[in-house]
Amino acid sequence: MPGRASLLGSTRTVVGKTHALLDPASHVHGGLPGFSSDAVVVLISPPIGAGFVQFLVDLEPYEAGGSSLPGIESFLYLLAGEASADLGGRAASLSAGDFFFSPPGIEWSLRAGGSGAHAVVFQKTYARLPGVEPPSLVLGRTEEGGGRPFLGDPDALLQTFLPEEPSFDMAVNLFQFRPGASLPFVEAHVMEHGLLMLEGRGIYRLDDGWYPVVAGDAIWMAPYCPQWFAALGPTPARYLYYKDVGRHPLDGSH
Ligand code: UGY
Ligand code: MN
Repeated sequence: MPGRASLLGSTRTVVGKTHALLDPASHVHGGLPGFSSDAVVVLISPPIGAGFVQFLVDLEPYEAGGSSLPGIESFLYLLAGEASADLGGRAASLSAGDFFFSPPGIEWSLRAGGSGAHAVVFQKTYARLPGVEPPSLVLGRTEEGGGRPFLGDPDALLQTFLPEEPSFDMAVNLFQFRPGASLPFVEAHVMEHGLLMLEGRGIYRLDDGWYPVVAGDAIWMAPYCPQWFAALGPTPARYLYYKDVGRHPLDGSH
């Protein structure tokens, strides 16, 4: 079976209390309501200790699927292929690198085009701030060559996909590192992360572990998990990641 670990009984997958690394060779497809049973792989979810869900969607040509959970917001990023989306009655066409944010209470669905569609989705229960209206729908696309130098480093470019406004309680960002570039220090913060490596490779420090990572790997980082990344190899490394933002840790809803 292509992509499976070559040494029977061995795996790069690690699941712990502060972090998890999920090697695609460990993926098992499992149904989520709204999708056929082999269309999704749930990567990160509350049973692992996370406050959000991250899953992959793999739609065959012209296959459809969607989500309609009350109070749940979603961010979908199209990794490959093409799809048409119905976002609470609004139509959108998506190709690789396009994304949407669907506010809580909106039903969304996706229908793959002739080459199928591969996407990653982040979902969480929306935490409303008193007196602040929930956010509206956002549609956008990756800017090739875009992004701002992270903390002044032109070799580590960060693209933020959602507005930094009080109504939003999640962020999804795209990080691109030139080979040899790294996070400037070991971060430890209250926000948690769900991450998908999109391109290239590198080394991720998670708590006391050091993990070689490649495109396709997914990572969960619990709040306060010490974290650091350095890009290795001849090509840039890119990852997409989620974080919870903008809410007080005592408000109990994130
Ligand atoms: O936004 C972040 O916290 C980001 N710098 N963390 C990460 O890439 N692990
Ligand atoms: Mn971080």
